[in-house]
Order: sequence, then structure tokens, then C-alpha cells
Amino acid sequence: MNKYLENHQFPQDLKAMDYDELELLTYEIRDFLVESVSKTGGHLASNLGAVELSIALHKVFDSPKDKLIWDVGHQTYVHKILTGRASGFSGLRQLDGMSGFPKSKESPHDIFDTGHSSTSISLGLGMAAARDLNGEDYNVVSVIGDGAMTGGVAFEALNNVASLNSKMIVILNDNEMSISKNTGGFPKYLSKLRGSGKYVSIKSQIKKNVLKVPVIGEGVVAGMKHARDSIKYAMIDGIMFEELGFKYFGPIDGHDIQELCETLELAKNYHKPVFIHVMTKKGKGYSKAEERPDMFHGIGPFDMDTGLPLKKSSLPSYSKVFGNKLCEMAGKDERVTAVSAAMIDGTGLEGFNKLFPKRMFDVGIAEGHAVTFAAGLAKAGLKPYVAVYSTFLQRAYDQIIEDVCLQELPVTFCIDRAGIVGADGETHHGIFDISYLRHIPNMTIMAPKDGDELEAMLEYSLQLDGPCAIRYPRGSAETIGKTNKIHIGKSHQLKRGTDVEIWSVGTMAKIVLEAADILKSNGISASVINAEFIKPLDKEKLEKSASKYPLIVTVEDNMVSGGFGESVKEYLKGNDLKVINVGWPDSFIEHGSADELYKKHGMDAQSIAERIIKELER
Ligand SMILES: Cc1ncc(C[n+]2csc(CCOP(=O)(O)OP(=O)(O)O)c2C)c(N)n1
Repeated sequence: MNKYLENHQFPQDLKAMDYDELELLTYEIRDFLVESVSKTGGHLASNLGAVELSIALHKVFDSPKDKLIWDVGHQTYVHKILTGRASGFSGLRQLDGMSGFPKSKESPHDIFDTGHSSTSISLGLGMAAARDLNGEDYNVVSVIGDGAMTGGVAFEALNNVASLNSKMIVILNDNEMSISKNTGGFPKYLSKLRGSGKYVSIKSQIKKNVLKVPVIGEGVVAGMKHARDSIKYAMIDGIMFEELGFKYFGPIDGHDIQELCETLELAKNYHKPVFIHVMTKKGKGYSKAEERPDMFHGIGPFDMDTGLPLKKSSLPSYSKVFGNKLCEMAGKDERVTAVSAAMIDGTGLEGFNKLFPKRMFDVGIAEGHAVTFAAGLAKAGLKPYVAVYSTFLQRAYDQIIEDVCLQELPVTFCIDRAGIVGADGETHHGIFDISYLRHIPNMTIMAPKDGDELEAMLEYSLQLDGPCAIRYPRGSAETIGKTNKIHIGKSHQLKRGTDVEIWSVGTMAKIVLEAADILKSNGISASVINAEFIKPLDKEKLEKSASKYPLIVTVEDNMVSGGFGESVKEYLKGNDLKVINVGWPDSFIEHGSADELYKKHGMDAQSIAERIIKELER
């Protein structure tokens, strides 16, 4: 059935294939992608759009000697197929299975472990500069999407290209989409380039430009004789990329393999930085993904015929609870505004965007800017809510300190995907935020045990006149007992007990209550506290507990290092009791389901209970 996928060794066999065979290969790859991602879930639409580009790159370049660097890395499935990893797709994103992102430990063809956006040009430029210093000879190619190009880091790198002038190739994979429609001035500029119509023939323009180049000029022009006359390039003098020190080729059709290969050959032989603008269609070849590229950006297992997800929880997600509550608050308070860094849908703000479009600010993939922009809103009297995934807020650490906390501005960080996120793995787990926020002066940090408490905390945040963060996880919002009124720095007891006290942070309450049940069946009576506030600590309650229990255990979905538990330990230092901190260890946590990872790392109910039993036996 799979004539090419099964019977060839990639990438080497690509070199001998003609364009017709490569075309047939695109069909096999697309079928393979849709079928396997429908079973495992994953990033489908971006990969369907990058099939021809990935094939052309592996045909023209010699990976891993030549360095192919993929921005974000969610679009590397075809690259994985073409580097001998098709068989890994049955275990894609599963524990001990193949990662959904590039991993240098997985293959020498994966140059860098990526997951966060907009870094590929910086990395490529760094490698190109090192290559030149080392006197080596290989190509460096950075592939970046139009969404990722909205990130400031990408612009910093572009700015640096002119000073270094190292030979490298940047390929802009422009599908006019970030996760949803791309926004801002740069995408508008790209759309102008696409519609400029200033196409000129390859021969006259490239000859004109390339012949100026000593040493290689003649050779390149000779090579061009093989290029088809039909290829068009827009070599528009004075366009932004040219001004930045690149030779600009494009826009070209990213689904025409021959056009791609011929352009890449030219770029390979060019002596200066080259910028190739490639037009692709997100979701190409699978109608459901072409119609809803946003939905198929990242999707769980789905039915191939209908395109509908196989599993759907009857409970709302935390993102949904947040989005709905913010709409309610915005209806009553005109100061309420929302800021997103290209993640309106993921953070549950699509309803807010519809109801309050003027108060919804999507700033592009620009977390640092999002935070300072929110500081500006707050400074001018508004009440901004920055909805952002925990892992991506890492980008804005300095802005949080300098522009929000130092200024004591009432910006509320609604930190989604806090804790373990599962299949996206190392680059995406939100397990650092307590550690990177807790030590910042003026910051209040809360974590709800369930959806009702998330609503209560959001409501409470309205009256706070300073920086505040509310962290909540990926997934469905189950109700865990009753929700109390929120008071600054006040925790509440979820279960009474006499032998040990467990302080639970946020939604770990569910696992902690299960652990308490296991303890009970082992004759141990455990008190369970819902911390509610990570900062400030409920010092009064902690002091009482310290005099009552020989053992206090803290449980949080964050690194132990710098986490809530360490602040409890520090506060209770000198008391005659033991404090044990349960959280993620000092290592990067792999991909897998949340339940599997909790178990593997001693954070499931059974492991927590066993650890407590052992400790009490000592
Ligand atoms: C710093 C950071 N913020 C947000 C994201 C989430 N994210 C992953 S892919 C993506 C859109 C990327 O768009 P583009 O680069 O155009 O690639 P496409 O998926 O359209 O091929 C976003 C916002 C991220 N990976 N990194």
C-alpha cells in the first residue's frame, strides 16, 4: 500500500526520486499523517501544510550535516517520517514513545529541542557564526511560521543578521495562520507581499543579483539553467528583508516541490543570508483540517470521517470556566480587559472576544510585550487579565518583575496549563511558575482546587489593587467539596485528621483526598488543607498545625525547588516537626499522560500515601 514509505530509506532515497515520485510521496505522507494522528492526537494542520517543504528540504540539503532548524517544532512530523521515524508514530506523544517535538536525543536530525516559539533564527544564526569561526562547511536553515515571526525574539535575530552577515537561510512558512488567524502589522505586511503582484522572471532577476557576487556568481547562474522558466520570484528592491541584510526570494508556492527545490538550490549556493517566503495552506489535503485549521492545530484522537474528537468531557475545562467568568465580570465592570499572546482559543477567551472585541487584545506570540502592554492598561486605570499558559509566561519574567510588580500594578495573570500538561512534554509542562513568581515582591498567588473556586478567586481578584496570579491546570474542572469565601492568605480545611496534615495546592486536592482515604484504610488519620494562597502563606494556620502534627506534607503540581512546599518548610524551620515536600523533581519531565507521570514520579495518591506511611513508621 505504502509504496514509498515502506520501501525506501529516507532521507537518502529522496535524492534519486524525480518530481513525479516526490508528488506521489506527498499523498502517502498525508494519508499516513491523518490516519496516525487520528489515533494518537497531535499537531496535524501545520504538518499537512509542510509536507512539500519538508520533502524539498531533505532532497536539497544533507541532514544532519546541514542543520535544519524548525521553529516551535510542532510541524516536524514529516521531517520525522523522512528521517527514519515513521514507525514511531504509533507511540507519538505517549509515555516512552516518540515526542511530538524535535528531540536531539531521539535523532541526530533533530538539531535542537524546541517547543517555544520564535527562536529558530537566533539559533540558526548562532550556529552559522560558530561554523564560520570553526572554519567548517555546512548549511544552516531555519524554518519559521508567520505566527512565530510575530515574536520579538525573531525580530531581534533578524536585526542581528546584518551585523554578522553569516551565510544562512531563513524560510518563512506563511500560511496566514498562527493557531487561529494571525494578527498585527507584520502579517499585514506579508499579505501585501503576497498580493504585490511584482513577480519578475527568475532568469533576469537572479542573474542580475547573483552575477554581482564574485567567486560563486558564475556557478550559480550556470546552475540556474536547470531552473524552469515558469518559476517566479518577487525580488522587490527595498523590501524589509533586503534592508535587513537578506537576499529575499518569494513569495513562492510551498506546495510545488519543484519550485521549492530549485529555490532552495539557489539559496544553498548563495553567499549571503537568504530569506525565502513560502506560501502554504494549513491543513492541506484533509478537508476537515483545511476548513478548521485552528481546531486541527493540536487535536486529540478524532474520527477521520467526521473530523470530530473521539473523547469529550461533559465537564467544562478550566479555560472555559475562566472565559465564562471573565465575561460575567466584564459585563459588570468596564475596567475588565483581556490580553492574550496568540492563544485566545486555548485560554478560553473566544466568548470574551465575541462579546467584548474592543476589550480583547491579542498581541501575537509576544508574551513579554503582552505583560508590559497589560501594565500600560493598568497604569491607565483598567483591570487587565493576562491569560497565558504557564510555560509561555516564562518568556515574560523580567516584565513581570520590572513592569508589573515593581510598579504594584493591578494586573491579574490567569495562568492556564499550570502543572503537568501531558503529551506535549518537557517544553510545555507548567511546573515552574510557582518557583518563578513566589519570590517576587508584591505578588499574590492563588490556586483553586476546582472550577467553583476558580470563579471565586477571579471575583476576588477584582478588589485586589496589585499584581496577582491565579494558576489552574489543563483539563476538566471537577467540583471538589464546597467553596469558601476567599480571604487574603487564608486556607481552608477539606478533611479533619489527627496523625498527619497534608497541605494541598490547587487541583492536587483530588489526589490528596484520595491519598487521605488510602491512609485511613491503613489506620492513619490525615487532615487535608486546601492552601488556596501560595503567597501570602497562611502563617496562623501553619503555626497551629506545627504544634499539633509531627508531620506536615505539602503537595503541589510544581517543581519542589522554589515551590510552595519549600516556603512552608522555611517558615516552619526550628519547629519540632518534619515537613516533606511532594512535587516535581529537579529534572525535565518527559511526555506522557498526566496520570502516568504522577505515578512515575511519586505524585499519585498511592505513592503519596506510601511515603507518608513510611515516614510515620520511622
Ligand atoms: C512562546 C510561545 N508562545 C506560544 C506558543 C503556542 N503556539 C504553538 S504553535 C503557535 C502558532 C504558530 O504559528 P506559525 O508559526 O505560523 O506556525 P503554523 O502552526 O501556522 O504552521 C503558537 C501560538 C509557543 N509554542 N511558544
